[in-house]
Amino acid sequence: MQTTLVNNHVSAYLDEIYDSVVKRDPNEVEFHQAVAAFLQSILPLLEKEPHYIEKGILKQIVEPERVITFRVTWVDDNGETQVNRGYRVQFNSAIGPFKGGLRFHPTVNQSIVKFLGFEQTFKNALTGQPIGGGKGGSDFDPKGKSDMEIMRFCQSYMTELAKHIGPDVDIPAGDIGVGAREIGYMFGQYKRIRGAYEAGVLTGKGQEYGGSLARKEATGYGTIYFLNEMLKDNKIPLNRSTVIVSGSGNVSIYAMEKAIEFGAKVVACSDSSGYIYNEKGIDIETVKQIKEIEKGRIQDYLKKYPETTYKEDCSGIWSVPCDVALPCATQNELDEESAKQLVKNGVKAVAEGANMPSTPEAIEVFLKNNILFGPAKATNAGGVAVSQLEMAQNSMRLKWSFEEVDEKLQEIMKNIYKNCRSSVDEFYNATNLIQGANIASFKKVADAMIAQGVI
Ligand code: NDP
Ligand code: 2IT
Repeated sequence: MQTTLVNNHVSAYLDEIYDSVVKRDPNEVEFHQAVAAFLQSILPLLEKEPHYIEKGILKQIVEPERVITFRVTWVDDNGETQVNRGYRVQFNSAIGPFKGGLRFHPTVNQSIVKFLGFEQTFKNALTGQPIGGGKGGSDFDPKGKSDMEIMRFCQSYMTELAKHIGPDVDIPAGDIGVGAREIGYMFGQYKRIRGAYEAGVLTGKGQEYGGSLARKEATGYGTIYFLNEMLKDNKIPLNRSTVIVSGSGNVSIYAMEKAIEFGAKVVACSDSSGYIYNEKGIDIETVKQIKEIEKGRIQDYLKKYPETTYKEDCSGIWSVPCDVALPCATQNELDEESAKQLVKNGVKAVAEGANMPSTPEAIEVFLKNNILFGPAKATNAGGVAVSQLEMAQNSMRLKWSFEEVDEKLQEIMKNIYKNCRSSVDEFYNATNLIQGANIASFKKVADAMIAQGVI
């Protein structure tokens, strides 16, 4: 592991922890990346408070409590049997039941689910709510599947997953490839298996059966609420900013919508095939129609706005000049070259809507150039925060208005920013919110683990 800090006994100990993680699962590169970045950034805390090392917390915190892998068998529309692999990683339950999304994408493997579960543990702690961390999914590819194929897959996936989850045990939600439709099919199957209406077992449900208003919007809106706090603190006006947003899924769409509402101009977005650019601004209603309703490609935007530029290279989006860049698609989508390009074009702030979208080298470029940087586990925590509000409403058997939920979300995002900021001031006296987010959340999880003994 590379550390830029003096090589004292604390960093040597962190190297040992990191090496043991690599040795145990040598192929899990994304998981290694997440652990390395995390350990490096909490060094100032460990130097000041060595009892976390003495109590053996670091050894425990990098190992998931439970990893579940299973076969998902289903029949496609041609009557052929298909086999996928399902996962659920129950990473840490120190501060609450496991909580985190499910991802359906062909790139899903144990490394991806573990890195996401690790990040989720600390993200959830930052929200201030009593939720532990977990993540799951499958290498199933929803692209090109019929609605009935999606339903059969979801039912089969849930038939196994149901053995391991529950409203007080583990509460999955959506992520890439999993939205309200998939959550609906999985909820139906869970209900049938349990023979009980346990509404709080999944979040991101439809409005008709226990979903929370504003959950769909929460991650994207929350990203912009966090960004707004970060910009305000640095006297940069969001309402005069030009913004680019990668992806055009759930997080991207609502980040764009809220940025536009704040008066910013969103000029580019993308999907995994390419990106669109229009200097006059992107029409968010058209993007919603294409991606949410028609489940089409971002290139279809040109049918309505033919003067828009489309390029078949999704990472090309980072060459579009902007004040604010929001990577909202997937992990490692923004590399060193893209970061340099953004800096060259005058970017002032980057806020991560996706999980771990910037490579370590890209982050280094941003920090070296004093670009404001909102790290994923702080910036995109609004989604899981409103998921927890959905659980709270389900427990109380009532429903809050959109405004009530949105107000709570705003409050949570402001507090996350404040807590990250004050941890930076306390431990490093710098402007690096990555350290702030990791230190604040580590303290919370680690203190709960110590209080509960070696278990
Ligand atoms: P969606 O499935 O709704 O959208 C994903 C978007 O990213 C699509 O535009 C997709 O393009 C694009 N994308 C996915 N994989 C790749 C890839 N390998 N290369 C390029 N583009 C890609 O997912 P979400 O919006 O829910 O999730 C986006 C990110 O935000 C993920 O990192 C997720 O973990 C994170 N996140 C999500 C939360 C939520 O509440 N949903 C909460 C917090 C974080 P295409 O349509 O072509 O596949
Ligand atoms: O990465 C994430 O925070 C999510 N996909 C949302 C998790 C949740 O439980 O709402």
